[in-house]
Amino acid sequence: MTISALQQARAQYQPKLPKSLKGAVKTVPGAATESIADQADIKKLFPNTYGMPIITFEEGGEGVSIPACNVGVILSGGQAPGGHNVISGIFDGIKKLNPESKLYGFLGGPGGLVDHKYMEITADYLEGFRNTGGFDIIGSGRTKLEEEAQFDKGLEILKKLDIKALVIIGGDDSNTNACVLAEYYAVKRAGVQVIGCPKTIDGDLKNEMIETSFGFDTAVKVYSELIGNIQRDANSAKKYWHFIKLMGRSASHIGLEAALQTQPNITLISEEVAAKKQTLGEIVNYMAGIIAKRAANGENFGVALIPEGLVEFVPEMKSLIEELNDLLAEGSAAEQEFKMIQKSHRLEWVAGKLSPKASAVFQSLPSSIATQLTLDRDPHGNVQVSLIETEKLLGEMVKTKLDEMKAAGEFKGKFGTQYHFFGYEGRCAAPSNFDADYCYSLGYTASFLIGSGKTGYMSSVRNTIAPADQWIAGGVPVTMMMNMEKRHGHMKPVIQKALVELDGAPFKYFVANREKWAVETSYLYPGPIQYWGPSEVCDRTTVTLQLEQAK
Ligand code: FBP
Repeated sequence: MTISALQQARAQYQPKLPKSLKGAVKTVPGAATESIADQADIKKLFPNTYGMPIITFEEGGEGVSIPACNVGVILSGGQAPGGHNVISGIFDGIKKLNPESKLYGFLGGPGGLVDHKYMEITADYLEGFRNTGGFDIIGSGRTKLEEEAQFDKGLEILKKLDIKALVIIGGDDSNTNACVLAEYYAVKRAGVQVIGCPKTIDGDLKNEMIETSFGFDTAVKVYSELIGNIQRDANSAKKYWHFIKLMGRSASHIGLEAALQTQPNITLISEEVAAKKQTLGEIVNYMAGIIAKRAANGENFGVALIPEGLVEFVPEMKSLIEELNDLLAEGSAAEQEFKMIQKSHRLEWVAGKLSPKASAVFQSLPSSIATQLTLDRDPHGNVQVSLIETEKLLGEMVKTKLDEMKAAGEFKGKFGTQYHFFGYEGRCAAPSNFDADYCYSLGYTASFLIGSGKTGYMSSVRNTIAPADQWIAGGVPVTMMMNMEKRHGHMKPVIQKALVELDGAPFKYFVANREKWAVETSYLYPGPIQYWGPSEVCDRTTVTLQLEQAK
């Protein structure tokens, strides 16, 4: 296989580890833990894995060596840069504990465990994947491990391969399921430990003990590079407003971090929109106001960042989507009728079936977006929110608003748009030094959690704004991060999703600066991720982490 010059050079990179994991390692248990809420319910559901202590690995001790222990690994959900290094860390860690241990990868995500699709990850096979982006080493998938029948099927293959521990690399849902699996195998005395690793570019799996999910750092750096390039283009040509939608299914961490790295003119934060119960009209007025102010200064250009999940946080859009989901539910009589109606009459027909409030919102949307809302549906008949071109929706509505303002003499400029969506291009980038080191450390830590017999833990690496050798490695009981939430009509134990905190330091910093960034052209150009060079360039963490961790 031919590989690029960067890949060749990058293959030589030895990821940095916390000092505590380099030599003999001591396992230090902390105090017993409680879940963040709903303690009695969670304790009842997880009798074996509730209340366990936080574990810290420190330098010293005897230098553990364990009997050979085969380990399985699963990549779950969307790609995130650094997954290959988690696997490298697990591999090197288990080999350090016992060179006879083997690592098996389940293929194509959690479904590989259930369908018994796997491969042994050997040293030779792994070599080509170290420090590379992507999940192609074993593939990923979105099958949810939720049913006992799946757990039992999985156990068959785990037994056959003599696997004593399974590492699930995934987001909040996958780690919730990992914990359910850990509990199930503990109840059954199956002899299989389950350990989770925090992954997702969305950055919404974080808490006191998990400072960041891996992949967030690299993905946002890629987006920020591109945003910076666009800002420079906008400032050179001075004729376009660029509306950029940024990936992140629900939370706006990516948008906020990209804003902190690039200082664009407008950044919408979904969590703020929800908290202020803003309507689409209010958002459009806000954007048009900034565009008019800049135009008054002769600057008919700018950059606006729009989080992917925005529409679901706008209360009126949320209600509209819910009504549309009910109205056009797969197999419903209304859906059948809808399909029979001439295309040119469909929007009118839908508007007539909605409640007056939802109908007004629906009719205020550009017809291309209204059509998208009625046609692009998932297999269950639900609107596919991630496919909604929010950047175009807002662009068109802002244009209409500016036309009105022009007629009223309130806008004298020009408004030309370019639209972008940055998402997939960031998910498989070669991991930044931070993600390469963080992921390798998470994997290595997972192997030590296995070595110390733990189950129901998530691998945790903290103090991440310090140099890597000062990072604190250990494990957090997954039950500690849980609360009860309603999912599909039933109360379930789940890891609480971390949304942008409006009283958190990153958002406050953004708010303190956004008015200046809106009107002045204060763009920052972070440039591409650097792998070699001064540490302040190559090893920098996200601004979010720096602000959150600042003492
Ligand atoms: P995970 O939560 O599984 O890490 O995936 C996140 C994400 O990248 C979102 O940002 C995005 O909305 C979604 O996946 C896209 O999913 P798909 O890859 O199925 O198109």
